[in-house]
Amino acid sequence: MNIQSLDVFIVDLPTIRPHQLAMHTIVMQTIVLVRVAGGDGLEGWGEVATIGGASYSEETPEAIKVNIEKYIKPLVIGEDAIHFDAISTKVNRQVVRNTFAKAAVETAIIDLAAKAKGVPAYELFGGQIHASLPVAWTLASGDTKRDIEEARECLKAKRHNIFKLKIGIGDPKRNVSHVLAIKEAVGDAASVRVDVNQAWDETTALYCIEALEDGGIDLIEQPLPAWNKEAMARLTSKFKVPIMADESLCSVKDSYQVAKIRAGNVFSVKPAQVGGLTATKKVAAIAEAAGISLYGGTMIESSLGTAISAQLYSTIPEMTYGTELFGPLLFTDTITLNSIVYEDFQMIVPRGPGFGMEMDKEKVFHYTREL
Ligand code: MUC
Ligand code: MG
Repeated sequence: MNIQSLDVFIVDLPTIRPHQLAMHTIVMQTIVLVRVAGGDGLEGWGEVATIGGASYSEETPEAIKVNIEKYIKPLVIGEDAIHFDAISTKVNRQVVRNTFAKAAVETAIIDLAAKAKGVPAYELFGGQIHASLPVAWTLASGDTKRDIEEARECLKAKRHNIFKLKIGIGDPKRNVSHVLAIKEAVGDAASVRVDVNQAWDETTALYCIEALEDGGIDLIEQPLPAWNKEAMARLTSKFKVPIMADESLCSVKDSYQVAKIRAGNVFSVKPAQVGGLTATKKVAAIAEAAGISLYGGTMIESSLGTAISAQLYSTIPEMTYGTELFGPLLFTDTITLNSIVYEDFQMIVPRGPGFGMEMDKEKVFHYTREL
């Protein structure tokens, strides 16, 4: 199935409530969609999500679109989609970094290739091991009372029993009290974890993690800046509570370096951050070989991007810490005709051809904006 055309759409999706991270508060989430078309009208759709313009990653949605159109598109037009790994290798030779742009293009090509074969995309990655995946919810309203109410509602509805708290903004000591209040409210009914999004320095991390560990918190995500891998390694060896690397993992090579010095004993894998699905599988293999546990991360994708990650994660033997593929639940609207099903604290991995999602093109065009 030769790729005949490629289009890029910047899409803004409104959220059900503000979502507060260290670097940005999301009220409108921007995703980038890529559509590739084959000869007989068959289309493949790919997605990456971005957070806060240039505040989370240097790859803004606008840069992703321009770089795909100018530098990646000419390398993929005319290629056979089933050779997606060979195409990614060709792209990697001529385009450095730009992992989000590469992931958006590669996922669209994989969707097309799988649809042309009439199989779910996970069949192209060795087959599905998990039919459903546990899903965490991020409590990030910025208000303790509201977060506790949200957590209780999730538990009652059997939707989530893993909660991640974003605590990279504001006074660290007050944030620790906020986390411990939530842990006390939910008790053993839920796993409570924190994501600092690189906001602490090493000395702040030392006293905060000690208090969080004593309070029964299960996982500390990216407490220190991405560059400070040596200090991440010191924290990993000092505490019993696992330290998870997220922003430190921006390539397959990074993940090897992080594994080698053990700058974290859990990896949050994210296709956009490492450059696509083939790269994500390599990161998972490095983790497996190094005895590092895995967690299925998100950049807060729509239902399409969520299906893309879920299909790949479903082929990874062990995701000890579950996933955080909650994206669609944070949006007021959807860009696909079918929805992701969440039940019994899990999400069901979509099973249709490609990534199993049918695009609602009217909605895509409705939410698309220019640069
Ligand atoms: C991140 O840093 O992990 C994922 C979930 C969430 O609430 O924020 C994102 C990004
Ligand atoms: Mg994170």
